[in-house]
Amino acid sequence: MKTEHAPTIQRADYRPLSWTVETVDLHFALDPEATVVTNRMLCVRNPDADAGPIRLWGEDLKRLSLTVDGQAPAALRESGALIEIDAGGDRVVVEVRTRIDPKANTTLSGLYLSNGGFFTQCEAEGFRRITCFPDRPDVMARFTVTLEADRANCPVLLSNGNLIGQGELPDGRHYARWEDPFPKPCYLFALVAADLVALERTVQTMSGREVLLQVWVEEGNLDRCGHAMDSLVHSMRWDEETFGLELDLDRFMIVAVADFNMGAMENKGLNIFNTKFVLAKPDTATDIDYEHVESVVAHEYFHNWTGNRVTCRDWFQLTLKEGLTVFRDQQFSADMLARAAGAEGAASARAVKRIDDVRVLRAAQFPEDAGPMAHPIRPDSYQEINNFYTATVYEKGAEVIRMLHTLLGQEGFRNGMDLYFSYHDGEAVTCDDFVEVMSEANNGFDLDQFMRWYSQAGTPRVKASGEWNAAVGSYTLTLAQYTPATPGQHAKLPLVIPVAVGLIGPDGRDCALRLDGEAQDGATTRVLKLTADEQRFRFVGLAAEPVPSLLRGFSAPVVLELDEDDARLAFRMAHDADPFNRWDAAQRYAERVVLAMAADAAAPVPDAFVAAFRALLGDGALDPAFRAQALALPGEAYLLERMAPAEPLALRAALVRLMRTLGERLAADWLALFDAMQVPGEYRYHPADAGRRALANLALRYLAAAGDGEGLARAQTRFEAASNMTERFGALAALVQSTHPAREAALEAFHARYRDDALVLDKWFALQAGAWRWDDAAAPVLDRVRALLSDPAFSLSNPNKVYALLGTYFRANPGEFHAADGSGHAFWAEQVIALNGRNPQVAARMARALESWRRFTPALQASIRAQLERVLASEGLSPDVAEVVGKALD
Ligand code: 0A1
Ligand code: ZN
Repeated sequence: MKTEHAPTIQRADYRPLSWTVETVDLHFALDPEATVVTNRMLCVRNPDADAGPIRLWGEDLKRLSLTVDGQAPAALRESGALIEIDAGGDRVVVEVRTRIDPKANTTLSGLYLSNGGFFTQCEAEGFRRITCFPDRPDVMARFTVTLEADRANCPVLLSNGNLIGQGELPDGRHYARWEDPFPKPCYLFALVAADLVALERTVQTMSGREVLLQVWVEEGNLDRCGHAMDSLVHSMRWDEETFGLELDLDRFMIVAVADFNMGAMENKGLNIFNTKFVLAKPDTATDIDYEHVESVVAHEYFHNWTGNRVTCRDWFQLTLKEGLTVFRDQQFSADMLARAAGAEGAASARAVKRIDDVRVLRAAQFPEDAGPMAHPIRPDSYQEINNFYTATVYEKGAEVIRMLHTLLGQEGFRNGMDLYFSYHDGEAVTCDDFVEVMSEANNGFDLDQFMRWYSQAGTPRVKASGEWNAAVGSYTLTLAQYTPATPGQHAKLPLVIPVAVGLIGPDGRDCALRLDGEAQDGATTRVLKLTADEQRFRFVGLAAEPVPSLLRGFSAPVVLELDEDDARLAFRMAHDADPFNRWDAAQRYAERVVLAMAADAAAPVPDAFVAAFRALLGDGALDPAFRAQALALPGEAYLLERMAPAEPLALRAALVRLMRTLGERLAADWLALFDAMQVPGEYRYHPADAGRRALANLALRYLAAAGDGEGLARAQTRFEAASNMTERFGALAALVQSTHPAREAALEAFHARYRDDALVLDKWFALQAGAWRWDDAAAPVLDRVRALLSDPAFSLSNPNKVYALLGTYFRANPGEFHAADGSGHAFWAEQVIALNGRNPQVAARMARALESWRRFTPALQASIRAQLERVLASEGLSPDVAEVVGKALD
């Protein structure tokens, strides 16, 4: 079914514009309901394009005037958001005056109000909601911006670049003038006019320049900015040391805003952040929040080079900046963890980060790649670009960059990056341009076949089998690849897949690897390059049959299909020298057990599994953070993905039973572990402490699931006595995930303590929306979610609240959401329709929760289909939601 809501834009249709913009002078007379924007653009003819009119886009604007060189334009045509103006000569000044209503802007795209302040969000196409402009990333102009506002309400006036003037105006107003020396696309424009205060720090860049760093927040939050500031300084140092990239401005600002659709935005010199990724102090933020602040600050900072200095030619190239920047922030976080862990713990610390990243990929990207929205990391078409800020573009995009890094090596990759900036600084380029410089910097390394990663959707399968020849001591590994068909893309070609391999001997130690015909070099892990449909690799010189350890470190974003029996998984769980694969063996074993239990409600938990689990639990030589990863069951979304058909209720029942059994049978071990993992002294955010807290919290979860009296008592004490949010919230989560009568009182106490703290209340909403039912007689979670919709702290206008309550219920609680009576699905439709009229981007994100409906049982499919159709038929459907629901029903 095609929807008439939005035309489809094709990547192949890209043409340069006939006119671009050299300089922009913007003037904002800020007023909550009637802001007047005056925009003077110096438009220049593009010598590289066909002759044609000046093209501008404008949306939801009241146009007051438009002149070309001071005159009314000779010809002006309008169609939808597009305005075309005929102009002569090569350089003309176009001046547009528009009036906008920030207060009425509930989309949080363009100029909007949050808590009385003015904020902007322009990526991808929000600038056209501010003024008429050639709103495309390949138009890079120099911006000068004057802001005028009421001084009392908005004492702080910020925009990109350097402050070049400020002063008083009549009627209690004031102004500030900013100039950004670097040409940029308009999606990187930003302004902030609000009542804020800043934490400031001055630092020297590697070339010795002094730069001013500021983190701007509301006054009461000044004590929560230190970690963001430290993270910024660490990011700057890392980019200098790792890539030789220095901050290019005299001032770099981060601003926190409570109403924001996404995580944060890399506007040049003026990053705007969701408060969730800036504010952190021990009493309100968990260790995981601290980690997120660090990685999001790094991500946005790294965009200054990968995204801003070199940007995207068009939005199909989004992964050029996002995949690369996610890879950079992942490497940064891994380096930070490794540094904190010291030489001995570095490998394990890096593996913990890798595991985190792969969990996200498997939970969010694999399902996307198997569903109706599947797209290559560089899509070929879209209806609404905002729907393409996806796990595929970001996370799989980062995996593709990681594979390049693996294939070219650290130094080759760095050389490629250097060449990338030397060729393309100040330009808007394509993914092909990037891969081409990587090849050129590495003696013409052939990356032609590698480019298929950019054009093919779907998660590739790598099927592996081994053959042992005892007579000659050789082990032949056969690797075969295939990629399942995805919508609109049936035939798939073989990809270049780096498969990192180790062979484990019967003693549990890695064997030295020697491929037939090659010399021995002592390596115990090596990267095989799978490029054909099927290839064989023959290892020789082996004394006994080895156990293969494949795809070490998750060397490619694929599903590995390898027949391993329980004993072999337990062996690798205990011995694999690659910590990532050791974790993965535990996950595979757990997956097998839980899926068998879901298929057969009477299937017991195998003793051997409990024993393997106990061995990991008690292995004091293993880093606690690693143990916490290895003892956590695979995510529910990932497990559903592995079931055909998906039966969320059966899976939930199996998970409840497995958690209980592991809690009961290992109760003494968990209690001892909990006690051993206590962190004395005052809270500090440090990965070593965080690992201990994570493991202690996990122990409480298993004990609470089992209803263990001692465990629950420990949870209650910890909840009451905790000195920090990680412990307090960990204990609360354990209580909530139990049948303990104290759970409601604990939720209430938590609420009372944090009633005025929006970010902490988000945790409180999410915890209840994500709760499992441990007691068969308990009410459905939907009843609670519905009740919380009317909580005074809840608001459908605040994305964080929507993600916490509705997002958690729709996406992280499948065992409740997919209730057999269809009540969850009907509630979903109701909420998507309500959100659609307010904030289409947020509505579309919620709408995606049901896109994979065809994977479910026939009864669930029928229930979901009816609700998808109800949404599609609803009045005033945004292109955002229409694309998601339309594709789901296609
Ligand atoms: N470029 C930002 C993500 C972002 C995208 C769109 C937004 O509004 C619709 C906001 C932020 C990043 O990668 O961090
Ligand atoms: Zn980004």
